[in-house]
Amino acid sequence: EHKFWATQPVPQLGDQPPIEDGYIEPTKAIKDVRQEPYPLPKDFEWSILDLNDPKQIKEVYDLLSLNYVEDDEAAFRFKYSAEFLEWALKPPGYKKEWHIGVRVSSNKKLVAFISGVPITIRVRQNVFSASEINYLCVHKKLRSKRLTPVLIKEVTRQVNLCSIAQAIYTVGLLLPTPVATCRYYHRLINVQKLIDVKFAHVPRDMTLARMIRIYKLDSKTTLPGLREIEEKDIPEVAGLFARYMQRFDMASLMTVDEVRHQFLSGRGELDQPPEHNRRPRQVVWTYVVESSRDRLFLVLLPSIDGDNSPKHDVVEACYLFYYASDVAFAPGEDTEARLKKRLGQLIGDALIIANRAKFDVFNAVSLMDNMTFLEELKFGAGDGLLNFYLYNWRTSALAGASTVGGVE
Ligand code: YNC
Ligand code: MG
Repeated sequence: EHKFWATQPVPQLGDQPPIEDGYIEPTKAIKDVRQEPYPLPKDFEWSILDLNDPKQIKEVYDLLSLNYVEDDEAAFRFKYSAEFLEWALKPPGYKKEWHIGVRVSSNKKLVAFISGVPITIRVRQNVFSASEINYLCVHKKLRSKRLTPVLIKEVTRQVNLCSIAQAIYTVGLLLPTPVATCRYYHRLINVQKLIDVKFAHVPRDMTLARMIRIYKLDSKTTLPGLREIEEKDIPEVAGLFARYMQRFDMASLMTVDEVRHQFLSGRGELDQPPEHNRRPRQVVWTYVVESSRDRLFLVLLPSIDGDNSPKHDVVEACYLFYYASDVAFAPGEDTEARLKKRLGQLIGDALIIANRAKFDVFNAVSLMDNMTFLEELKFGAGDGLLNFYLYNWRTSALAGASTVGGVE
């Protein structure tokens, strides 16, 4: 059934759960890795993108804007800003060779892309270096020509050339074989607009006016001491993040530099011209709570724009990314109940911040501790699923709510 995936070091659908966690194929010595790129169909050529060149970032942006992930009706399509892509693709220690494009030989037009960035992950008790694969995209006119397996083999080759043999990736589709499956949840913010563009519908037993009232958000956040993250917070945030992620069976481990990149750098470029004259093209909104009682932090949301609609050009969506609270480590029997309450307040404030930043919808997936607060904060389950996959790593399925966090 899966002609390509059947050949890859991934558990096949229906395999028995493994007895022990571990690799499927041993790491190859660099000299045993294929030295030349895989052949492409005639008229196409490989191109390693230089994402320090704004022109080449723009080329990736243009390809993805028109050809990246859509919903089933092709009404909405993810649209990442060029700033977002630059931030996502150039974390500390990124490898230029993992930004792989395919061009038409004659006119050099970029028609396909796949990328990896380095990540350290823990799966249960094992910690290993891996590549996080994302932004796989083939131009609409070149679909169903089996270009994808070539892109995947080529990125695998480039990753193997760095002595890394594992990868993590998320896909909406069911492929062999998810390690966890999460559901998307959506919290409506700009109800009128979401109804207008048919992202949401007025249920039969509801009126638009009532719906607007239900989703109305306060204008002020509630947690005393809540403020934007600053450089001085980074060491403590890194420590809290590392401790909090121990709650989950699969998590990324970040150095202090990586924490700075993920949680702070995305808001360092506020002097750029705003895209919609509404807000700067910030890519992460990170807040901390300075309080005598406990420490919390929250990373809101790389921003992602959905496309479409004649009336409004884009739906601006934000994603819940990471959060942590040291209430989780407090002694006592009611720790989990107190944590649930604290996270409810924190994410409640995140909704207010998102509203102030003019986002239309706030998305989250059913991972980490999200299921403890999504419902009471009026998130509704969406149609979409997010499957997590590991390449060349065997482990039994993880509970949905025990994963990495992060976004697609
Ligand atoms: C996909 N998204 O099953 P079989 S997510 C992986 N991820 O193979 P063709 C995919 N595999 O079943 P098309 C996949 N989509 O015969 C399809 N496949 O074994 C498999 N959409 O290839 C598929 N971006 O080229 C089949 O398919 C084979 O022309 C068919 O192109 C697919 O970034 C695609 O959704 C997705 O641009 C490129 O539809 C195209 O249909 C497109 O004929 C819109 O391919 C954008 C979109 C995907 C977003 C993402 C994560 C990708 C992970 C890739 C796997 C990485 C493995 C680890 C590598 C490093 C290892 C190390 C070390
Ligand atoms: Mg193809």
